Amino acid sequence: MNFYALADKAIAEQVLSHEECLSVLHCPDQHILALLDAAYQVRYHFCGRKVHLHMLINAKSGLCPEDCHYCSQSKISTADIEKYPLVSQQKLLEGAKRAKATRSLRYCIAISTRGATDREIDYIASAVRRIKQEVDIRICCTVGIISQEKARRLYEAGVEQLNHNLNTSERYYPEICTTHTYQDRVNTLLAARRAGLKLCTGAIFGQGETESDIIDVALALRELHPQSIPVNFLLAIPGTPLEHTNALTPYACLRILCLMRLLNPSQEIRVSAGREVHLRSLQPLALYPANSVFVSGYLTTPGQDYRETWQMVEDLGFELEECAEAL
Ligand code: DTB
Repeated sequence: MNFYALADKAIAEQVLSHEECLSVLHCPDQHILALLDAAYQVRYHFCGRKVHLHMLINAKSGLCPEDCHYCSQSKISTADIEKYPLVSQQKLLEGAKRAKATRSLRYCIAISTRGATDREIDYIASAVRRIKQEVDIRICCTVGIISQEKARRLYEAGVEQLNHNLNTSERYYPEICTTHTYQDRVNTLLAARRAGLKLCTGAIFGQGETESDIIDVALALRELHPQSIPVNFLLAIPGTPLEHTNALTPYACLRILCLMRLLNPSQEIRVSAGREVHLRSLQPLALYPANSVFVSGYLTTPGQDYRETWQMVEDLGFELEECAEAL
């Protein structure tokens, strides 16, 4: 397979065929550098050598009524995690300052919920107003299923984008969650877009999905034209239904990231949860297809210290993209 022909197609913003997608997922190990280079041509064309860092805050942890099988915070999880109600607005502000100190472009406020209540939305919106006055950073929120009206309140407070992942293909969705549907997720994304928010939507790979599921979710994400696509690799957290699922290798992760880039050529592709665990020593290679990472941990799981991420970016000869200094 000539992966450069696929890169040319991607740069011309043409969609790959199912067979071409499969050839990416079947790339033999000895050809992985050719595939990475092809994906890098696309990344370079649209995103140059820039890298975006992101920092998360788990602003409300545990006690979620949903049954998402991958999640340590669901009602069916027995994972040993910290559980706490919504943190103070002061803590949200301090988190934004910490995120800025890690040279993050965006600060991502996450709460465990089926969908944020009116009170939670207003509370987050007022914290965001304060953050936007004091810290030069973009804001993303992940607050479950919400209406256009709630999304509008976040937008008006200065939230840039809403994170709400498709997580897997429509076909496989009922296998990973039974308390809401794939369509519920699409509806929230469309409502957020109508409200003016940019979309951040991605997936979790390594949940037992097939190659066709991987291709289907990658194509579904393409159709949504999100600004950002987080590519998570399942962290099989003890106490969750997927605790024994471990189907990923470093090369499998790289093939998935290359497919995501070839199908979503100009998007911000974030190698997200699981990069430390599943890519291990090959993490730097992920930044050839991807152009964004989380630093300093996830929601209930630690991650790479931001200083090590800075070093990785510098060693690659890439460059951090930050918000402008002036507020
Ligand atoms: C996303 O796609 N990944 C982030 C963010 N969006 C909210 C969350 C990852 C969580 C990983 C598991 C944990 O820490 O509990």
